[in-house]
Amino acid sequence: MENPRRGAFIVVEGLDRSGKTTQVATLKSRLEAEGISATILKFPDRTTAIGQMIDSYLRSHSDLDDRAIHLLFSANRWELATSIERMLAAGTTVVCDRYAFSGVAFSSAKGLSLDWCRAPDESLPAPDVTIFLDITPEQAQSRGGYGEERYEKQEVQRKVRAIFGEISCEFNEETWVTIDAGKEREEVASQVWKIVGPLTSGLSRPLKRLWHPQ
Ligand code: Z5A
Ligand code: MG
Repeated sequence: MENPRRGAFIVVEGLDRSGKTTQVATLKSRLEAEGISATILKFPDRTTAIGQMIDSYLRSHSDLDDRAIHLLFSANRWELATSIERMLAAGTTVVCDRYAFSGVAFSSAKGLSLDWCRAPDESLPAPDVTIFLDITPEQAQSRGGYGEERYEKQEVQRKVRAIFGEISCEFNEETWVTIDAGKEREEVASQVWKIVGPLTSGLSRPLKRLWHPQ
């Protein structure tokens, strides 16, 4: 018989170097230690055929029209949408390192309209909570500097941060939580757990869809 309580869908977002991957790894260990059934995902998922095209673009090994790469990022999420739904229905907590909000923020920072950017992700599973790790581009850069990939520049990151701010206004304080990611790793982790811990016993409300009203 299917678990009557579904798993929670948790998304971690933030600028480059905000500590998403660090925090998601810490969260994974905590969930394992607590014996909670959980799956960690990351977008872009560079392992699929679409993900390899994205990887090549991010490393500047190939060039693509801004709209074409946006649609590939979205398709990369749709590739996993059914399995996300299945895992949640089976009671597994799903934690995702970046999701559609990065898609909208990075593409619209290049000048595409917010509405156009949202459209391909419409009806994807909506997170129960998005944890936004907030950091200034200056603080982020001081963490060892940016790498070689596209978008790893202060000017881009500044625009992206502002767009994340606009996106956050559409959510309430339960579905979008901003954490000061400039703090010590342990302090950020304890704030993340305060949000995630209560959700790990599962949820009885139905899963929502992007960008349907929250
Ligand atoms: N992108 C897009 O355009 N459209 C989309 O739809 C999606 C993504 C999904 C690749 O993303 C690019 O794709 C990304 C957005 C775009 N471009 N940018 N920018 P990615 O996820 O593969 O890469 P990333 O996550 O942005 O970069 P990152 O370096 O992996 O950042 P992070 O995961 O947030 O940070 P981290 O690796 O956990 O930590 C960075 C360093 O800081 C590391 O040395 C840590 O040890 C250190 N760190 C972490 N936390 C702390 C604290 N609290 N204090 C001090 N130091 C810390
Ligand atoms: Mg990362």
